[in-house]
Amino acid sequence: MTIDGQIILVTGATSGFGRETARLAVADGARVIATGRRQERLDALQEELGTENLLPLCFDIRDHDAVADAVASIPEAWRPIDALVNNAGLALNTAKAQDVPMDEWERMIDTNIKGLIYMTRAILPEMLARDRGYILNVGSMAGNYPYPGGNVYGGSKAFVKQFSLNLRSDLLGSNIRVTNLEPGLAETEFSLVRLGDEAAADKVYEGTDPLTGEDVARCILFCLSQPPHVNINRMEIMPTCQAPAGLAIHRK
Ligand code: NDP
Ligand code: 8X3
Repeated sequence: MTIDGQIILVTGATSGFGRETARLAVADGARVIATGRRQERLDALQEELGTENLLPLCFDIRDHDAVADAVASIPEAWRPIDALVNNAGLALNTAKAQDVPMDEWERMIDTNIKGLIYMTRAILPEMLARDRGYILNVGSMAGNYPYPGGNVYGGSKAFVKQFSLNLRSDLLGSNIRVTNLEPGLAETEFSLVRLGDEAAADKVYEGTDPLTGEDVARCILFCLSQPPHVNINRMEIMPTCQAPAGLAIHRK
């Protein structure tokens, strides 16, 4: 099975996993609807990949009306969306739960949870009408394992995992597939967004050999390329230098 000729909507395609997914998908013969808030990045990607291969849609996924308007604006020729890659998301801060500003928790919930469910509900009806489609959600290993400072970010990704599994239950009997992809440490703009400065972001990856955007994009395309009777429920990926390395005990 290939993705040649498919239409794939990728949220968060202005950077990181989303942008690499758009690039590899177009290289494999798909057409990509690329979303994000940075119009200039979307324009640059369209310039790179061609207007016939890439349709940019600039909006904020936290805004329910903006999501509905953006999806409604998709031209007929781009409408039968084969796959939705719910990738847009962010982490803010690594401070302890008691120290993180409430508005940062709210931004993660609004983006990682509410934005993802807005997109899903906007696209799912047409998939159901065609009885064909694929929803791939980008969760995180942070939804599987706790770590200090993970608080609401990890909680939001645990939501994405359980929502994905529940969605799959609701869609049983249809030909719509659902995957939760769970990457670990990956070098993108993620840490810059989380920590707010380049030096701190670079330190996250110091002395490691992290996943790249392209590594994760290849996993996304691997999932999307499976034959229609194969559903990958969850895929957890870490760089070799990372492992879930046990429980912590604080001793007096
Ligand atoms: P990047 O920061 O490089 O990319 C994030 C993307 O999300 C950008 O394209 C950004 O676009 C988009 N985005 C963020 N907020 C919004 C919003 N409100 N509306 C629309 N688009 C938005 O990070 P990654 O590529 O690493 O992250 C992609 C996903 O992978 C996220 O869900 C992240 O949580 C997850 N992840 C990342 C890991 C990592 O270590 N890097 C590991 C595991 C999971 P724009 O700013 O233009 O709106
Ligand atoms: C992103 C990976 O380790 O920063 O989901 O939580 S981590």
